[in-house]
Parts: sequence; C-alpha cells; structure tokens
Amino acid sequence: MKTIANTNLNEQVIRPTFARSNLNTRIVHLGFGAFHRAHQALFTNEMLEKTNSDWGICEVNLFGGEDLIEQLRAQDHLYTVAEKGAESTDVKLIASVTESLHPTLDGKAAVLAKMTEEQVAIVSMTITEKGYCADPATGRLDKNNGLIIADLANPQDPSSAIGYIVEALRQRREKGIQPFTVMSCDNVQENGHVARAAVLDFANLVDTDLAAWIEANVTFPCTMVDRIVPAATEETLTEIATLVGVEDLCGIACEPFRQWVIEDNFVAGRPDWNVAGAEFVSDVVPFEEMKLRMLNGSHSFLAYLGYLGGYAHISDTMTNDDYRKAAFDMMMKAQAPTLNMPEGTNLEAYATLLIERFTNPSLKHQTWQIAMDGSQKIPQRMGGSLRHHLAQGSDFKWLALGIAGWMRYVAGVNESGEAIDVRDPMVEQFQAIYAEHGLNVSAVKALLSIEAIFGTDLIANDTFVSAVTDAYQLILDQGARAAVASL
Ligand code: NAI
Ligand code: CS2
Repeated sequence: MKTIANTNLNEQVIRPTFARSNLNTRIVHLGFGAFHRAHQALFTNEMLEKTNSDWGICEVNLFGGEDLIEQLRAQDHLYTVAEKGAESTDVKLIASVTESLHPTLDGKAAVLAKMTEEQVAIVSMTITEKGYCADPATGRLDKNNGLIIADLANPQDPSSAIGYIVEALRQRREKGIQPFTVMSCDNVQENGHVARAAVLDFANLVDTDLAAWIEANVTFPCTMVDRIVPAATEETLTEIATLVGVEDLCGIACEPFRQWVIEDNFVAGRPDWNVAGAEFVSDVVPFEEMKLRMLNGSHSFLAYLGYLGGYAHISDTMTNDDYRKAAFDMMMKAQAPTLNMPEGTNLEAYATLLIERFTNPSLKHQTWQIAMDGSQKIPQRMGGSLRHHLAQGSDFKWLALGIAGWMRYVAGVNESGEAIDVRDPMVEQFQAIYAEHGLNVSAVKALLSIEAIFGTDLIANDTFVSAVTDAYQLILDQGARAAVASL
C-alpha cells in the first residue's frame, strides 16, 4: 500500500532533511489533536532542521483518538501540514514524531513507563480546557470532577492527564530520576499556573511529601500559543491527498500565521524553538491575556452569535459588516482597554491582523466547533474584562451580548427551532435550567447562578445582570443578526 512513508511525495511538499534516526523521545506530548500537529510538532520539526539536535516527540492521546494514533503508526509517524493562505498553500512534511502511545491500545503502564524514561525532559499538553479538571472560576483542582474522584481513589491507575503526571512524577522520584518540565499549550489563562495548581492540589491529596518534592523540583512554564487549526474534514483530507500525492489521514490544514511565546523556565533542558520562530520570555502572562481576550474572546462572540445567525464558519460571519465591525469593536473597545501590555505593543495592528485572519476564506473554521465547551472558555475570555469594566464603570455591551449569545446557544435550539448539538462538560446543568425556564429571559439569572462559571460577584451586580438580560431579550425578540447590528 502506498503511504506517506514509502512514496515519492509531490514536488511541492516541503521536506525536512535532518536524520530522523538521531532523534530520541525527549518530549511526551499529551493530546495528539489537530492543534498540536500544526503547532508544537511543526515548530519542533523546523527547530530540528536548523539545530541537528535530538528532541523527538512521543504522541499520546489519553481520551479518544485511538484511530489517529493507529493511523500515525501506519504511516511511520510522518504526516503533513497544509498552511492555507487566502491565495496559496504550503505543504510541509513533519518528521519530529518518534513514537506514539494510547492507553487503550498499549495500556496505561506503557504510557507511564514512557513518561518515566530518564531522557524525557518535557511533558507537554494540548488537552483542551476541560483536561485540567480545574474549576474555571478559581483555576484550582475541581475535587468534584468525576475523573479526579476516580484517580484520587486509585492514584497509581490514573485516567486524567493530571493523574498521569502526578503518578509519573511519583515513579521518577522513587527511582531517583530527575523530574520533567510540565508545559501546557492550551488556551487557558495562565496555563502553566493552572497546570501547576491542579498537579499540586492533586499531589497534596495523595502524598504531601510528593507534593513538596514536585513544588521544589518541577516547573510549569506558561505559554501563549496561536494558530487557527480547524478540525480536519473530508474536504481538507481530500485536498491534502491531492497536494501531497498520497492519502494522509493524519494530515491537517491550518492558517499560515503561527505564534508561540514561552516562559523560559525548564528544569531539564529544552529545545531551541526560538530558531523556528518561537519567543522565550520571562513573563508570558500579558501575551496570553491579550490573545485570550482579543482573539479568543471575539472568536467566542462570533461563534455563538454567528451560529445563531445562521453562519456555519467564522469566515462567513466576516462577510456581514455588522459582525465584522462588532468583532473589531469587541477587540478594541471591550478587550484592549483591559490589558496591560509591554511598551510598544500595537493592539490596533493586532486587532486588524486578527480580522484579516478570521476573514481567510480558505479556512473552514466552524462556529459550532468554537462554541464547544463554553463553560470552560467564557470565564477566561470574557470574565476578567467584564470585571474590569464593571469596576471602571465603562461600556461592556459587546461582552454582555457575547454572554447572552452563549446563554441563548446553550438553550440547545436554534432560531428556526432546530436542535443544536451543544457539547460542554456542564451540558446537563444547562438542560435542567432550560427544562425549567424554557426559552425565557428568566433563564438568564439561573445561568448566571452557576458559580463555576460566573463566581458569586457577577450575579450580585445589578448593572451586569440587567445588561445581559436586555441583550438576551433582544436576541429572543429580534434574533442574533439584529442584536449584533444593534451594537
Ligand atoms: P482536538 O479535538 O483535535 O484534540 C483534543 C485533544 O485533547 C485530543 O488529543 C484528546 O485526546 C485530548 N483530550 C480531550 N479531552 C481530554 C481530557 N479530559 N484529558 C486529556 N486529554 C483530553 O482539538 P485541538 O484543535 O487539538 O485543540 C486542543 C486544544 O488546543 C484546545 O482546546 C486549545 O486549548 C488549544 N488550541 C487549539 C487551537 C486550534 O485552533 N485548534 C489553537 C490554540 C490552542
Ligand atoms: C478557538 C481557538 O476553538 C476555539 O475556542 O477560539 O481554538 C482558536 O482557534 C485558537 O486559539 C487560535 O490560536
């Protein structure tokens, strides 16, 4: 059978020339999803091309994605990334992956054994916001999370990413092996701090000496990661097969833009990802905040109000001038004023570039995909800015409409009365609220009472409650498109 590993690929595929046989698995990555393939694995590939170093990656999926891991093995851990600009596409062969594991295919012990190998220096993660099992409002470990309850009852047989990390560190400590760095690459505000808090909270419940050892010896650098990488579709896979010259079921399409800002705080060495365009800095938090509020905040706004307005993709929303202007204003009027950036940062240029990226017609980024897991996303994308405006007495109407859009979306029925497939770890709570209130403005207060999302302060703030209530009523009365136009 022709595969990417044994075929002469089309001329246009950009191939690395470094010797794969020199690579060693020094990074274990949890979360072989769409994003990692087009971001950290690609940065690593380009770093290897320039440095002749040996940093190879072992890919692990802890939840789902068995088929992808099997497929990756079938193609000798090689795959391609198609960087799709508005006018042209670059296709790159990625060769930085050395091996792969899945607990369902290989057993949990095999994953833990890999994480415990002496040369493994970094465990990185793209496990989605919910993978941290943290309370979205506090950023601390959620002890009521089902996975955490099970892992705490049986810590040597973990299921959650946090459980795996703590158990692997326990085994390393017991064997006298130096620890690894834990590097989150998820869209989580202060992702390294959240990972650290979850790991330490968990370890403290298992063994306080182990927790103290982790606290003293393990680092959790924060990172700001950016590249729009929609989930693969039949269409993108067909396009990639044509561009590459052979089927590549691990292939992924994304935008040309990419950014990676990393806190330079590693306990066992790190690759020189800077030679591939990453930036190492001492404090990532302002960059993370900028990206989460300006890019992701407006993405979520467009996802909820776009989906309700009948737009399937982000680029479709950008064809409507009201949405385009609302997204830009959301960035510049609702989010930018809340940021505290290093001197010289040009937020207007950043917002202009974001609108251009959202407009890229070659990317089919579904509003439904971005709308997923809103309970985990809303607090960090909109919560901080809201509190800023409420304290300052400044205008936050874009944020109020964004939250009202999310509330209307989780009702689970669109503006034509058709069902919406709402995916969220808290979906049952939303269903219970709507079962009681129906599509009625009284649902607003019930949703605002969910402490894990809104804390306890927002529901007590009359200015905020009435702004969201009015925005919700407007969506009910006139629909999402008119509500966006009203801004
Ligand atoms: P995906 O759906 O392709 O992959 C999700 C990955 O998370 C899978 O590998 C899955 O095994 C893992 N996962 C899911 N639930 C988990 C859990 N409870 N514990 C451990 N692992 C779990 O999604 P994609 O696009 O790879 O995005 C993943 C994350 O990467 C996002 O949630 C976001 O935080 C971050 N990201 C994504 C970007 C994108 O444009 N796709 C860009 C920037 C960041
Ligand atoms: C999106 C992000 O799915 C989402 O919630 O907002 O994945 C977004 O595409 C990336 O953060 C871009 O870097």
